[in-house]
Amino acid sequence: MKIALFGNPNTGKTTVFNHLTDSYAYVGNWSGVTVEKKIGKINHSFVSIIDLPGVYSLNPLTKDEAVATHFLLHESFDQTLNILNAAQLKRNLLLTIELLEYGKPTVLVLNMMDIVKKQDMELNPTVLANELHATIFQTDARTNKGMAELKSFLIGEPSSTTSPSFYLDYGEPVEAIIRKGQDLLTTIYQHEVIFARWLMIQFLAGNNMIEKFIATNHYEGLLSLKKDPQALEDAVYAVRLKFIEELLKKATLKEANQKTTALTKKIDHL
Ligand code: GDP
Ligand code: MG
Ligand code: K
Repeated sequence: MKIALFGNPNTGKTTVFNHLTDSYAYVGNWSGVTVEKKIGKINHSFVSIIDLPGVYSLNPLTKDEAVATHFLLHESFDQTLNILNAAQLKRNLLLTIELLEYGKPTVLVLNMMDIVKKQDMELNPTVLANELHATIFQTDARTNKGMAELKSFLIGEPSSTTSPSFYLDYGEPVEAIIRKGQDLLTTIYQHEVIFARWLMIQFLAGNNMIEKFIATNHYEGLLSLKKDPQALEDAVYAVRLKFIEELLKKATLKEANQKTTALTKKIDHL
């Protein structure tokens, strides 16, 4: 059982990783970059966690960031563990959507709940779990809060009810283009349906690494589908943003108090 750890930079990935894996991390380097490759086991179990460099999106701006996307393109794993800064969900959820579309069963860890509390903000985890088709945990990794629950879930029996079915509808004409590309990728190139859809969305969203992947593999039929790259990129982004804004409206029980937000920002240097 392989779990891949994703998240924006500074969300507490390393802190969570260290709590989950005790001191059993194997340390090496990812090929081509000087970023540490860390794989740890949870309590000597058969469950291993792979720590990946922090990214804001799967469209890499640097070689270090490319490690996460390269991993999704070329390596196999069973489960996604996505750490989020719960006080900045609007920004963090952009990556989450990209990961959910990849189709692995996903655990979302809303970390930094201490900051959420300090800001007098209140979230509804059930709404988030239902809308995102993911398992949600709320943690404060700095003080270990929520870690035991997360740990026992990850080493527990895989539940049959967690089959991923997150699906964001990009509307026409984007969906028609996705369908055409998906057909090519599944029938000619034998990719799995969900991976093909993810690849097409990433391609239309302007992910430079996916563009290279498509060129390298000579998936020429796809190139002609992207007639107006900028418009498609904008359309994908707009749908994601709208989804996040509507989701947060439903999932926020209490808005952050502006005064305490400014204060906690000063204190925590976030
Ligand atoms: P990474 O970049 O995602 O690996 O994040 P780190 O684990 O290095 O954490 C970044 C910073 O946030 C460190 O100073 C941590 O001590 C701190 N941190 C991690 N989790 C929490 C949390 O739940 N609450 C607060 N307030 N700080 C946290
Ligand atoms: Mg880290
Ligand atoms: K901090």
